[in-house]
Parts: sequence; C-alpha cells; structure tokens
Amino acid sequence: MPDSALDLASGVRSRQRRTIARALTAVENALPGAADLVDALYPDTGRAWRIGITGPPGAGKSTLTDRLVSALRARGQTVAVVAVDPSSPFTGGALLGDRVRLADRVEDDGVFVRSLAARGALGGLAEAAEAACDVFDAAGFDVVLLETVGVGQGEIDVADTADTTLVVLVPESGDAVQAMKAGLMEVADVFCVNKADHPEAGAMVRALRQMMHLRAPAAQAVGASGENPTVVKTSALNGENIDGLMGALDAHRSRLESEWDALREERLRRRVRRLVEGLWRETFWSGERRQRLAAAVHEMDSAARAPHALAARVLDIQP
Ligand SMILES: Nc1nc2c(ncn2[C@@H]2O[C@H](COP(=O)(O)OP(=O)(O)OP(=O)(O)O)[C@@H](O)[C@H]2O)c(=O)[nH]1
Ligand SMILES: [Mg+2]
Repeated sequence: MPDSALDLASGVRSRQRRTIARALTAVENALPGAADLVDALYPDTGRAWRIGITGPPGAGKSTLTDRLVSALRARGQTVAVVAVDPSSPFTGGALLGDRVRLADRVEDDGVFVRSLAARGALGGLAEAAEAACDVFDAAGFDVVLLETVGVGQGEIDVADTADTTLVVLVPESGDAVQAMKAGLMEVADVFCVNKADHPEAGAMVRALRQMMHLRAPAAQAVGASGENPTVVKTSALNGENIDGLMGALDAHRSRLESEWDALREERLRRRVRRLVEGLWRETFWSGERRQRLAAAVHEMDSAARAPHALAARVLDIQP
C-alpha cells in the first residue's frame, strides 16, 4: 500500500482536520490511492451512526440538518455532515442565514461540514458518499448526516447507504404521491412532514399514515423489525418539534441495535456488488475482448449480421 494512503489514514484516525479534508477530496475525485485509503480505514468504521436525509428539492433538508446538528451537539455528540446536493446551501448557493449558522460553528471541532459532487467515481455517487462517511466514521465522529435530494435512483441509492433514512416531505399537493413514485416510501425509516406551519400539514401526515397501511404486507417487512416508518411533523424554520424528530430517529437506532452486524454485512455486500460492476465495466472491453468484437463484426457476412448472435459470439456462449 502506498505510504501516502497510510499517512492519510493515520491522519484521519487522529482526527486532523486538514488531513480529513484531503482524504475527502481523494475519495470524492477517486484520486490515485483513494481505494487504498478507503480499505485502510475500513476496519476503523462501523461505529458512527449514519443518518441519510432525503426528500424533494426545497423540502427543508438543509435547515433540518442544521437543527439536528445543534440537537446532537447539545447532547455531546460529534457530527459530520456530507451534503451531496449541489444546490445545497452548504455548498455555496448559500442563503445568508445558513452561512451565519455555519460560521457560528467554525470554532467547534465537533462539527465538520463537507459537500460532495462526485459523479465519476468507480461505483458512482453512492460509493463516493459511502467512502466520505467512512472517513468521518474512522475519524471518530459519532454521527454522520448525509443530505441528498431524493429525485433519482442514484440519489436514493445514496440515502440507502445510511443506517437510518429520514425522508423529508412538505405539505404540498401531490408530494406524498410523488415520494411514493420516486421510491422514497421504500427507503424511509422515519418520515418528516416539514413546514408544519403550513395549513395542510395535518392532512399530509394523515395521508402518509394511510398510505403506509395500504402497503402490501411484504413491503411492511422492509426496514428494522418490519415496523412502519414513524411520521413526525416539524417546522425546521422555527425549530419546532426537533426533539420529536430526534426521538423518532433514536427509536429507530435502538431497533437497529440487535441487527447491527447483519445490516453492516448486507451493506458491504451491496457495496462490493457496485464496485464489481464498476470494475467490470472499466476492464471488460480492454484488450482481447475489444478485438474479438471488432473481428466478429467485421468477419460476419454483412447480409448475415445479427446483433444477438454477435453478442453471444463475443462472450463465447451459446445464443
Ligand atoms: N415555512 C417554512 N419554511 C421552511 C421550513 N424549513 C425550511 N424552510 C424554508 O424552505 C426553503 C428551503 O429550505 P432548505 O433547507 O434549503 O431545503 P432543502 O431541502 O435543503 O433544499 P435543496 O437542498 O435545495 O433541495 C428555505 O427558504 C427555508 O428557509 C419550515 O419549517 N417552514
Ligand atoms: Mg439542501
């Protein structure tokens, strides 16, 4: 293993902020040595509680994240934030309010906020996010909050790498239905109906609870202990019911306790599958197979060319 990866890993373990930042840049951009770094850190991971925070654009995820950081700090836990959403206030398109709140924490060693925009990494965005969480986990942060916009499968995969997944919705017409279509119902451990100051909030909570009753029994087995996700109403803007939300997250965390090892194993399986697919795609068409493809296409009589038969021939299997 290269010295640089080992040096970075040891700097991360002793929680040097500049080294953590460098390690995050390495995994975000899949720099040379990043894979070694992740592997070197992996044995030191598995302690942090990873909370995925997802939901439609503008639902209040960043505002809530900020409230959760305060709540967790108030009870003495250290917190890292990974903001995957490129439009997140954390990443520079900032509202002044967010900047001010984050600036307040500059002196707080127990908080580390980092945005992530990796698209080209092997294993995709989910791997980059998971590796960033590993860095914070190995650095000893108690909790990692992972914010991502829940719009596409890629983003939902990111949220799904967390131990506890919080889906944030707002009481706007059709939001619950949209969330269901986007696949958010399946990944949610806790639902938060944010902007509870909105008059439709109560109706939204009822709609969500009803929707969960309608879920097929098989679907209800998804998630810890097969329990339906809890629905909590908050107003992130006014800081209302953040305690209630924290309670619902904690309750999920304690339900996980008994299956912690099994969950870690399942997550590692999913992750290795992603990495294998990425490696396979990268290496598959190198050298011999590329030549075999070109030769097969070229040699086949143009009148007899048949894509499926060609594919089978390239793979050397019977069609
Ligand atoms: N009325 C009301 N507004 C809120 C509440 N929470 C957040 N907002 C506002 O909603 C807007 C979006 O909030 P963000 O926290 O940036 O939402 P987000 O989900 O992180 O947005 P993206 O990262 O862009 O998807 C901001 O103007 C917030 O001030 C709330 O509880 N009530
Ligand atoms: Mg945001």
